[in-house]
Amino acid sequence: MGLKETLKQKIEEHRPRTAKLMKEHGDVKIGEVTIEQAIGGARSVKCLVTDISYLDPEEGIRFRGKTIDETFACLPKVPGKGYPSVEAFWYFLLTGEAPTAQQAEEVIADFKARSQVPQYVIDVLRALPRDSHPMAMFSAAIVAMQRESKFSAYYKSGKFNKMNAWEPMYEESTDLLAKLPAIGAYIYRMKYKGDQHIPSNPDLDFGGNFAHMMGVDAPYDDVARMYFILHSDHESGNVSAHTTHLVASALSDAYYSLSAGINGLAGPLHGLANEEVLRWTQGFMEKLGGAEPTEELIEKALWDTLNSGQVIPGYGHAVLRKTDPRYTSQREFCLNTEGLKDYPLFKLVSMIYKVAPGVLTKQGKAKNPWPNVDAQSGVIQWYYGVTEYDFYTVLFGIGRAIGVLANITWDRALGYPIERPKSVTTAMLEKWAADAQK
Ligand code: AMX
Repeated sequence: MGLKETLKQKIEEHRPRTAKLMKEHGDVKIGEVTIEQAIGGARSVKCLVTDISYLDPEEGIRFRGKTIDETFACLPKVPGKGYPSVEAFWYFLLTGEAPTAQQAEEVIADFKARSQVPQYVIDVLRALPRDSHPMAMFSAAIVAMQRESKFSAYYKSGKFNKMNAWEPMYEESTDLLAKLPAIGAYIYRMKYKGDQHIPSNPDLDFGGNFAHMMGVDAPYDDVARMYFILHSDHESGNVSAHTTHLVASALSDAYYSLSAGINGLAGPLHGLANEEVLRWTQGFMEKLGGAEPTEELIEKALWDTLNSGQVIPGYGHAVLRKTDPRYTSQREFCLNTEGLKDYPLFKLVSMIYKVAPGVLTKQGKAKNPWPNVDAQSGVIQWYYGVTEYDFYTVLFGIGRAIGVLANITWDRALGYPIERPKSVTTAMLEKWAADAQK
């Protein structure tokens, strides 16, 4: 059975579970909200539902119930390569089932058929000032394609049926995802490679074609596959996933929703942290002026950052309370790759890993002093020659699109309503606080 038929079957199996919970158990309490949570960014408030991934504070992410290693192990690898295709992973995220090699090949063929980027998107990118941030370009390119929306066309068709709305959402999510490698690579080469472009190679999968269009040799294709899969999903409460879900809840289409999510990813406390990590390390190296980095010098630089009121990029997390397994997975890739394990930037990042948790613990503010995904990802990019670090969050965005687009397809499948939490006033909080003291 192909991806869409399998997805349809999974949706039909799942719908009665959601319907039963709503009808028979809708009033069961699953948590309470404190004043701290209301003012403090809804930390730990359980009010989102997804089965696509789950983030345990100690263990880290599981995709469809599987750890990162289990996920890589269960999916068919691209022939002759070390990692599964993004297309196989898309199948897995959508359905919860690992595809066979044949099913993965079918999705690869489907993506290829949808991958052509319209010329007007290129025109939009070229019309933007060349010093625009790559994330602004990426978001603009996505929203520019809104006129292609199959979901919006279906909504306006006069035959809109909530039960079928997942189908056009699935179709346009696949359309959109399949175009992202070409858009990302176009931005990269326009901005940093003298506007010299490399045409897409129809024989390659998502990650392979991205590496090819970027102009970076193997094993960058495997790096791209690993990178996109690792960054795909981190349950639903993070800014990019939540924004995409929120915008889609208004029955906005995938183009509007993903573009909005990408804008959230562009914040330095979220996806832009990978750019900030490289900016920090490069600034540190410059200040050293050729001297060898030592743990003492790193410790001083970290304190300087904290004392200047800034955060240490790549460290801390709103949910995680241990080293992010996405960090560990990339670290292992470095340790297992000849050349990378002795690479000075990797050694520096490893040294920061030794020092930063102690500094953050001593400062006593961050609830989690351990590194997140962003502390490590730039090293690998840099090693393979992608040193333009203001581009790094676009890479994150291509990966994140896989998870959030799978999620909004399921949002439509399960008929999730428009999101609309309730706000209260400060005076109300003060009254409730006073009442609680009586
Ligand atoms: N450096 C310095 N201070 C930090 C810190 C860090 N890496 N992480 C947390 N803190 C501070 C917070 O700013 C906060 O200070 P405040 O009381 O003065 O406001 C205090 O510690 C408590 O914060 P927290 O509850 O531990 O974290 P949070 O849930 O509010 O924020 C996060 C989480 C990720 C935004 C924060 O850890 C941070 O700013 N980290 C650095 C940026 C970063 O790496 N972001 C990427 C996260 C992963 C991702 O989304 N890609």
